[in-house]
Amino acid sequence: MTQLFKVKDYKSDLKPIWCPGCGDFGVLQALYRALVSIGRQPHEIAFISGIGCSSRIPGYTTAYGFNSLHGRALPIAQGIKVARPELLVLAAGGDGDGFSIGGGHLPHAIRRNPDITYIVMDNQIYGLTKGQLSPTSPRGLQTVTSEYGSLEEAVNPLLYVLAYGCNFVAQGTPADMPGLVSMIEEAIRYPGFSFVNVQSPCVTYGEDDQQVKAQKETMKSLQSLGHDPSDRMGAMDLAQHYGRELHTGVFYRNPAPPKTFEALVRERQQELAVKAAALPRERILDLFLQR
Ligand SMILES: Cc1ncc(C[n+]2csc(CCOP(=O)(O)OP(=O)(O)O)c2C)c(N)n1
Ligand code: SF4
Repeated sequence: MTQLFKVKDYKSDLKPIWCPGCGDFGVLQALYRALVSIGRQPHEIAFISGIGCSSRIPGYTTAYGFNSLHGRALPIAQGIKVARPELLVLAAGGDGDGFSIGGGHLPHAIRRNPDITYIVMDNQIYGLTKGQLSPTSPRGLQTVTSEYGSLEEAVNPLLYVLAYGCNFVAQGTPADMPGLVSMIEEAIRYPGFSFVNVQSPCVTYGEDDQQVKAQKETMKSLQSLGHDPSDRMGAMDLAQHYGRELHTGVFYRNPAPPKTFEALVRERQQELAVKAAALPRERILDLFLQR
């Protein structure tokens, strides 16, 4: 198939300032390649992030971008999708952004089901602020805020989103670039809210700087385990291995995608417009006030 665009068309002229070896470089490369396959023009894409090292990502693309507030990528992305449903809307950030301060927004984005792809670069640490515990840090991790080791159980991002009814859930790693590219592409093509958790190592404040190498040796694709992505309970079983085993691929893809939030909003607007057209001018306000 002829591709209308090349990677260079999605690359901005900002040079990434991530530490050499940061996993986020791999996520950016995978995203460029997925966008090439999707073939939307850069000006038809809105890319929203929160705050963190990972949240710099929209700036490295030629899409319309907004490096917003810590934890607030999803509310902004949802507003954009409702106002401009024809845009391809992407949201991204770190595990701190998504599961600490932004953790309260995620269930609501999932239950509304806007057609947005949310990519979390899960490095199990606060990178930008120099290595504090994050919600996905493993129990026992020593950091500047847990000198004697973390006393907390980690949030499981996969179970979290599956439990709230997310219709598309995948996990990837830059250690498997072809797999990461295809799951980001699949997530973008999925007609509804899609979540991609990327095990994207922090080489500066993470457990060590050899995580990508270790991931290459230990990762197991869900396909090789014979997992059927339409099996939600099977996905939840496998998601429980988060933090112990690295499973890559699509955990869950609802084969019967429900209507998106923006489609329901449009339907409601059209119903009200029809009713309003049948009313005398002075009664139109009553319609909206339900009198
Ligand atoms: C309201 C608010 N609280 C706290 C911060 C400080 N802060 C900036 S980034 C960050 C966490 C970064 O970690 P993560 O979201 O995991 O992203 P990473 O840098 O690891 O990619 C925090 C706590 C902030 N910018 N705004
Ligand atoms: S501090 Fe960690 S997450 Fe941030 S750019 Fe460096 S390696 Fe990446």
